[in-house]
Amino acid sequence: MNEPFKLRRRLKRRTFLQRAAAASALALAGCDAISRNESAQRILNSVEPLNEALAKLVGRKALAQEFSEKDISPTFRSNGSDDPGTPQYNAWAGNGFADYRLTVGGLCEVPRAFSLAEVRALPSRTQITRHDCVEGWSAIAKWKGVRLSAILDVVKPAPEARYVMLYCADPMAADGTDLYYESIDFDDARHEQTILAYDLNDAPLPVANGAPLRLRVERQLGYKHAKFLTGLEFVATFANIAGGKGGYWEDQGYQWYAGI
Ligand SMILES: Nc1nc2c(c(=O)[nH]1)N[C@H]1C(S)=C(S)[C@@H](COP(=O)(O)O)O[C@H]1N2
Ligand SMILES: [Mo]
Repeated sequence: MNEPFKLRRRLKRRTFLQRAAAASALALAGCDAISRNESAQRILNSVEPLNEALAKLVGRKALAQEFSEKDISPTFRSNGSDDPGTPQYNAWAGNGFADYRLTVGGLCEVPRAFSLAEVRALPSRTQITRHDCVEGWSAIAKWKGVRLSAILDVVKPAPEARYVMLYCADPMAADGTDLYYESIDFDDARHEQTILAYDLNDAPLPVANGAPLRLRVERQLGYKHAKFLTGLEFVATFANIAGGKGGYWEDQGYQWYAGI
């Protein structure tokens, strides 16, 4: 079975699950006791997309499927930006990222910057997973990176923080503005498989795939996996950041919660 076909099958299954969730939401509408239940209420009020509500009902801790070495795709293509090309990024890359720093701040107790060596010294996870891009391709690869939860344990986000903003080095506009960015909530930030990857298929992450650090958030679609990370920020709301929808593609109309 080729990869695009697999993806189509997966998307079909998702549509089925969404219909099932819609049907059960309708069934719940008749039941007072359950409609007072908080997560049922969220679905009934349709304040969030169905797939996000469904993920909450099914449980956000479930793991994405993992594969074995023999399943790894011969190549992992690059999509979107393949090189930020800014003076700052060129300087970092030109020096093997020795001077690179990941800045972590916002609503937290211990804001700080991490060198790549410091990131590599924190608890890591290695996983072979499938990346699904909305443009209709998927690929299986092996990723190794720092557990995002390990970074959170160091910087200690404040209780009022609701999202982790992920800022990237690559400008999306020709004039060098509009840096790519993304955001995830703490369910995903603390998820077992959520890592900031520094290795792809046992080699340092290539520039085209987001060197030196890129997010892997395995329960979501490709555009959530922010590449060329420069900083993380803990916020209570992203309404006043860039277009206000929590990500570069979200600002163009994509769903904020891209669950698969
Ligand atoms: N900074 C940044 N991150 C990004 C993108 C991008 O253009 N810039 N593209 C996204 C999209 S749409 C996909 S499918 C994946 C592609 O990752 P890859 O280049 O390693 O294949 O990165 C995502 N993260
Ligand atoms: Mo994508």
